[in-house]
Amino acid sequence: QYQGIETGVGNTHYSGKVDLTTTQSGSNYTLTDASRGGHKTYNLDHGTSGTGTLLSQSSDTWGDGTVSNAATAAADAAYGAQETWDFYKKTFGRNGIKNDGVGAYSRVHYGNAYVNAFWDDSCFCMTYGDGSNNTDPLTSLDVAGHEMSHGVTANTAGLEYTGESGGLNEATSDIFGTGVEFYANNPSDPGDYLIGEKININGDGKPLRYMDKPSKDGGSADYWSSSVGNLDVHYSSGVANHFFYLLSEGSGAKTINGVSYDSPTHDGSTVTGIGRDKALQIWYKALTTYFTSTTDYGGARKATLSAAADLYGSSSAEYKAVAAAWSAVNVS
Ligand code: ASN
Ligand code: ZN
Ligand code: CA
Repeated sequence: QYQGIETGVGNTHYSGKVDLTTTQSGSNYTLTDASRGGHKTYNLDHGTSGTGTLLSQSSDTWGDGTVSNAATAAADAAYGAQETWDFYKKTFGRNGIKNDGVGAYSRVHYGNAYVNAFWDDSCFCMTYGDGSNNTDPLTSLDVAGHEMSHGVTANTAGLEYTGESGGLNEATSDIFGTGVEFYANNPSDPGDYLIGEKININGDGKPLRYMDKPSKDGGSADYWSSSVGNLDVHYSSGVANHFFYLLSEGSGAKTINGVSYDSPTHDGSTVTGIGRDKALQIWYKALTTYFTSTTDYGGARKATLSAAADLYGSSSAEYKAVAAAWSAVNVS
């Protein structure tokens, strides 16, 4: 029977109508992406173990945009995995999470009203709950990019998920999750420096995290202090998220894709941004070349300066901006 790679349609919950790469076998289609390492999307149907069932149907149109259709969240997850794969490939020349061309897999509809998503190294997979009341699946682009990036960190620097290295691990996922969102350039979910702005995770429609001023979430650190490593890793990440925003966009007020930011500095200094594309290259080079499992904030400053020197030279504006952005978040 006929077997081949197809372009199907995803009617997602967060990203509108998108192309999805699927697999046709005879008269049946599955959410299997053979063009990106064989990534597959499974429906756990509220279970919490195993792989449930591979998304499979006689039509190549997935979901209808509503959460009551089980294929909708699957379409979001498949789209997120697809865009994340392409972001790493096109931005860094990285061929999948392990840079070996092998895809991970995604599981949707985990548990009941489960308000989280997670990456798991042992299954090499990412998993999404359906959110509060099962109405806000955790399958937005930035969250998918965040979770998949935990796989990249685990297979590169291996940053330990505790203390300052844990904050750097979390920030790496927020930084690249944001990179994915800008890369996808989807009109229903344009790029921003907010994390989880689509998933209503607090029930008030507000984002989960803010990179321009991390303390806006009520828990994250804007600046380094000697106790920052005692915070939960999703809060100590604030220092590096703030560094990344300042390096990309600079300090002060700015509106991007209709979202207004106002990024402060520890010492009142003015930071001039070098643009997100260069900031991403510097972070990726640092992560994959200089970070180790125990890199702390002081080490991250050194590592990103080394990366900037490699990429742009040690007397470049980019190198100086890296130093200025770390100083602005009190990392010297
Ligand atoms: N969604 C969370 C994260 O990726 C799950 C966790 O706390 N590890 O960080
Ligand atoms: Zn995370
Ligand atoms: Ca976002």
